[in-house]
Amino acid sequence: MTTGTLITVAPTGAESAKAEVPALPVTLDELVLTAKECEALGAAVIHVHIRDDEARPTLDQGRLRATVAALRENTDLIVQLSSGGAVTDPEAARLAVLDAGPDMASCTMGTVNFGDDVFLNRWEFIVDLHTRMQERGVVPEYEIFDLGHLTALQRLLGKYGLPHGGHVHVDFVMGVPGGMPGTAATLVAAQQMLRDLPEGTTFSATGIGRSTIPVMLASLSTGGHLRVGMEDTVTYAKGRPVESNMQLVARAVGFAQLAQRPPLTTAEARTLLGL
Ligand code: KMH
Ligand code: ZN
Repeated sequence: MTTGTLITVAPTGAESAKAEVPALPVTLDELVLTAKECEALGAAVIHVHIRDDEARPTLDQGRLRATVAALRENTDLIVQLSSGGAVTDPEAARLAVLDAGPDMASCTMGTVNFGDDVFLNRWEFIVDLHTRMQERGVVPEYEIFDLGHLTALQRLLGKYGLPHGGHVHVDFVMGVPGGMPGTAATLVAAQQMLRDLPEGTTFSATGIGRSTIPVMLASLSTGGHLRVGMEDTVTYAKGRPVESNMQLVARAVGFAQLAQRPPLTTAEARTLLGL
């Protein structure tokens, strides 16, 4: 029985340009400040993409290590590095993200059309990522952009075993143009499919763009957890740009409290996720 709500903040992503979204945290200082403030509001996990000096997405190993160290020094958040990167990132660089020693890393469970691009996740690549995470003690968050990705996850776990820590946590990323829609009906369908996964599997959900609120409400009412942040949403309401990640986390915390499922502390989140 789920009680509290795990809140993940995804503050930056790889898609928005700083020039178009000035509130996007892109420097290490901006990221750490955002992380501290979001933790104080109720976030327990941070899903991290980093940028270079020109604010372009990068998987630079030195920067990734410095980011993990700075987040550990300044917060108690669970540090989840993105292994998805940007659609242009090569597989080797995406695998090397694990070398930076995060607590968690994302692991996307299949290829998906991604707007005008393709987010490529070959089966062999997924297997590599999953097994390397097992070897290194990194806990995966399985990113599900489409319902078939859950079938791929069932196959992955059946063939290669449970992740490090033994707990399975998935994140439904809904409303990407090319993936599953961000609707309550789809979330319920996705949640029903979790029956085919190990008992106790938990899920978070995030809706891209205008699907943010319907997905958040549907997730809370079906026992799910929340991911919010400027990676997924840069408009707070019609005609109102998001002012900060804190604004999105505060809204999620408010909804979670209304649902009588208050935010999990970082310690409770660690227990939930098997860290
Ligand atoms: N930026 C997307 C292409 C992840 O972080 O693992 C991939 C993504 C998923 O954001
Ligand atoms: Zn991401």
